Amino acid sequence: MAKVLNGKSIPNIPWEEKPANCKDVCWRSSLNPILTRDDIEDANSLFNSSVVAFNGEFRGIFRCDKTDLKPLLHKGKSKDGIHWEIEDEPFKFANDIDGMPYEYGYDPRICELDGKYYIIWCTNTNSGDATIGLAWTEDFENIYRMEYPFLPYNRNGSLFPRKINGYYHMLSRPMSPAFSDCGSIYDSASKDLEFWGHHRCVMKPTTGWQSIKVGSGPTPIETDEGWLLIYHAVKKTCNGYCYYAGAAILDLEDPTKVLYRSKKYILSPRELYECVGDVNNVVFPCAALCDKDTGRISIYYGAADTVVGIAHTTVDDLIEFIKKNS
Ligand code: BMA
Repeated sequence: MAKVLNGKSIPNIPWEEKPANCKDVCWRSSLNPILTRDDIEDANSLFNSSVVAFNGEFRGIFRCDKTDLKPLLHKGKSKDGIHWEIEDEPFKFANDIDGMPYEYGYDPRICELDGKYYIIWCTNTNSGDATIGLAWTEDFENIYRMEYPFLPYNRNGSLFPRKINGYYHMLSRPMSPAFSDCGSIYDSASKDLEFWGHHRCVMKPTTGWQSIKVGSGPTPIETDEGWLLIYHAVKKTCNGYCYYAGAAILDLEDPTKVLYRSKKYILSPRELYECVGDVNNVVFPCAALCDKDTGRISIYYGAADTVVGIAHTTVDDLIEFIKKNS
């Protein structure tokens, strides 16, 4: 088995064996969708959300659009990773920073780093334009805001769970508001999580299911084969965009270097709850629990911008698939 480095033991990871007739690298939870609008009061949709293992339980940050359709983030707790108690009201930050009004928040990721949990999401700047928000918590009670890492327009930030050669690293997807049919994954580095630089392109769109945009997903998983990166990718059709999940392996000591990148997607919109919703044909991964002892992975993804699903795989299955199809 490929070794998971610096990971956590998660014996209660909500994972299921692969169904006997399944030939895919990822298989869906039999309980999908695990979260719907019924899990929050007055919700229109509950989707692209992120979870982590926390003191033998699970904690999460959830994107909910209430019936005014304003996207905001909610906290949630769970003992099994499937059944969640999600707060009906969006959370407020424990601190205010001058010039950083908080009007909207969506597509959170969570990264455990240096004993804290960092939350990375898409938020407004004081102009209203979108960029990446960063905050930290130790207990999922008090959440402290930090400075915006990047200028607008930027989204889809994923932080690496340790320093690499003395620098923190974050993947993000800068974008052009005038031409939204493009988007590449960039890596940026920082000494202090406040000032970011050394920006480098890691991955551009290619063809087929990843021909228009690519954006990083869950916190990358560290293995002895490299950083396992799960990302989302977009194709444009006569019916609009379709969102897929792909996977790649980045160099452990230089995450701007792509070692392998699968030409085939690992998850596509197929089930009714992925194909039909507020935005049809979307799978959008935001978190991946990985049990370091067994290599079991549970990917949490938003489906059709309406509900949350889980897909399972293992570190070995994913690495083998990426290498074979690179
Ligand atoms: C992206 C983001 C995601 C959403 C996706 C599909 O641009 O807005 O929140 O899931 O589009 O609509």
